[in-house]
Amino acid sequence: MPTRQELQAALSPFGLVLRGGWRPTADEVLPSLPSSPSSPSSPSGQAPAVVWMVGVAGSGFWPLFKASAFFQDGLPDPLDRWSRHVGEALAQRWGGLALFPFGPPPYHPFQTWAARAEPLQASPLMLRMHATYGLWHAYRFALALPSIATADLAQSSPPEATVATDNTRTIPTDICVACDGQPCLAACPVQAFSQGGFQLQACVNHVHQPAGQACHQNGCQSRQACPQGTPYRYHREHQQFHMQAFLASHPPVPTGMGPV
Ligand code: B12
Repeated sequence: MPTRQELQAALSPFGLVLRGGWRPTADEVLPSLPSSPSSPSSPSGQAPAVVWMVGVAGSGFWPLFKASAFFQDGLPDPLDRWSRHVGEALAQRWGGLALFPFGPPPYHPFQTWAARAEPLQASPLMLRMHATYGLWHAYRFALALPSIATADLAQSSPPEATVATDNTRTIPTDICVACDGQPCLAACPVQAFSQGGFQLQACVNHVHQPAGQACHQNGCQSRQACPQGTPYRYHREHQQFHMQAFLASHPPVPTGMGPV
């Protein structure tokens, strides 16, 4: 099995970052691993021993993704297809399974998993706050592997470690609580975060209009306003890419239009 260092070495050529790992408890239901053709004696349906979280921090991966055939072929969902390509190749190399944050619901609970792999906090924007990266990070896949390298045993989260629950979303965090004035909340032109949740349609409708040009061109104004992790703020082109994808999957809906 790869050590933590070997995993990071395999991810670096793609600009991806190993965000940490966690060990599922015996009673957790996770997809079972494929049987390995190279060791047919290994039982199929084996539960993963470790789940490694793989993601991005800042725009480091962007030039590498942009240079890939997936970005250039003009087909839909290039970043998801690139992530599948990289994740599935690595999973196959180590007899594991790649799990993805995207795809149809039900979603894998990536934010909950991520909080078991590294220190993260809730934020008013739904995104997880990282002490170094701020809000400028995300996940591309998780690698569920059949065993864990002995060298990593002492470092990985024990099974009983921080299992985040839904309560985490309402617990105020140190970073955001200490943040003077919480400029993220004031920066949203349609106060999409002000009512204790994310007003998705208010956001979508605004960004589709000419008045939403700033969000459209520069990315979410609230995320931009966050003073944490600014060296990792995504490049403009990277932000535009995510916003375009968001708008493509969320058409505007006239307000006040009820069910017909
Ligand atoms: C559905 C979804 C959305 C929906 C949310 C709809 C809704 N009203 O809930 C929409 C389309 C709006 C969305 C938008 C974006 N998303 Co999104 N989204 C997801 C997705 C696919 C599923 C979330 C889910 O339902 N999980 C199911 C539950 C069971 O899992 P969970 O781990 O318990 O997660 C929940 C809680 O942690 C909760 N939560 C955590 N903190 C807080 C705080 C508050 C106040 C609240 C209300 C909830 C909340 O949010 C999760 C959903 O309920 C995840 C990927 C994933 N598989 O997790 C990405 C994900 C959460 N999104 C992500 C991102 C980056 C974005 C965007 C910035 C993308 C963009 N366009 O640039 C925007 C940001 C919107 C914004 N400004 O808040 C990242 C977050 C990374 C991070 N730093 O935490 C994720 C993890 C995807 C990734 N590849 O990394 N997203």
